[in-house]
Amino acid sequence: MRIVDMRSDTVTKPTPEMLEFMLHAEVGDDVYGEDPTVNALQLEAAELLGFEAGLFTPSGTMANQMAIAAHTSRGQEVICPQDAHIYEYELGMMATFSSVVPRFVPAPLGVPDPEMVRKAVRHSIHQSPTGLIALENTHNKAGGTVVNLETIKAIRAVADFEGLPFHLDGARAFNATTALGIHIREMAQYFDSVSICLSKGLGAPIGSVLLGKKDFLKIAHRYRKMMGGGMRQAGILAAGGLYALRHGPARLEHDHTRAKTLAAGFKNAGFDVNLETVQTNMVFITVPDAAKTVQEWTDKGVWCGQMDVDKVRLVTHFQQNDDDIGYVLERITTA
Ligand code: TLP
Repeated sequence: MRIVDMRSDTVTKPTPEMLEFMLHAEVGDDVYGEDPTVNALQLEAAELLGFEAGLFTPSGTMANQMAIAAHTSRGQEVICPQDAHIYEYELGMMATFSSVVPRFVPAPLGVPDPEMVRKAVRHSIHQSPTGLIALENTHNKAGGTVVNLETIKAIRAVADFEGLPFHLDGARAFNATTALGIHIREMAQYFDSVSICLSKGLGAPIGSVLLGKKDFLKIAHRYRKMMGGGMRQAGILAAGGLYALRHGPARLEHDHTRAKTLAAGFKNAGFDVNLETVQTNMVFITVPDAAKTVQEWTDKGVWCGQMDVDKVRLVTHFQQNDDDIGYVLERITTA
């Protein structure tokens, strides 16, 4: 049976060109900081986003949690948008590793109100002090939605006023800036740290980069080692990341267009899709029982994921084509 894998944009496999590039990577021991390809990736990502430096990690989760650990102290709160990945999908790691707790602010369509962020800051002796403000762009659980620059600037102003660091979970930062039609640096400049994923829409088999100031990354580097993220001849992987960083962002526009086509097809067939949330490469469909629907669709060759008891997620990526979108619609929407 023909299968279209729409569970995530993480499922892509390295292309022959990427594999060729990886094969010829120069390597060294990265625990000693001696892997030239890892160093090149870190430098190139830092330059692209306008930061002093970068740190290669095996996963987005590790990059985010290193950032939280490096920005905060035990007993503090992290202000984050409702349903933020750093808490919802990172297995309570901010509590177990950094001994900090989340304070959610409402985020309709993934966009928190800066005024509510300001009100969420805690100073009182009776409460856990705020240690960090975090944002997610695009916001995964809201549907891959985009936080606009005005909101980001306004939250930056709160962070400045309160003397707090501001972190971006930018696992899909390039999807956000593609949708906004801006260079990634235009968004990254408002944050003290940004994590980007190379293994989602950009297409690398593994890896993220945490970006920030050198002093901050020196601390984060120790946490990476504590988490078991000290890698050796990681240049083979970093080469996949470099290739993804150079070639991936320009392709994202196509993923976004296909997501819109897919969403419109479902909507026209009477499915419950909020088209307002379809801003990048995700389509969320509301159904009575998502677990059952995921099973039924998977059995039909349309692999999808469950994002809530009543939400099915379909994600577009570069290893699908227009024909796949047509096939998915035909399999699911025709009786
Ligand atoms: N998201 C995955 C799953 O965990 C849900 C996916 O398929 O979307 N930040 C955001 C916004 C993410 O969506 C993800 C992964 C991460 C961080 C973590 O990245 P990894 O999986 O590399 O640890």
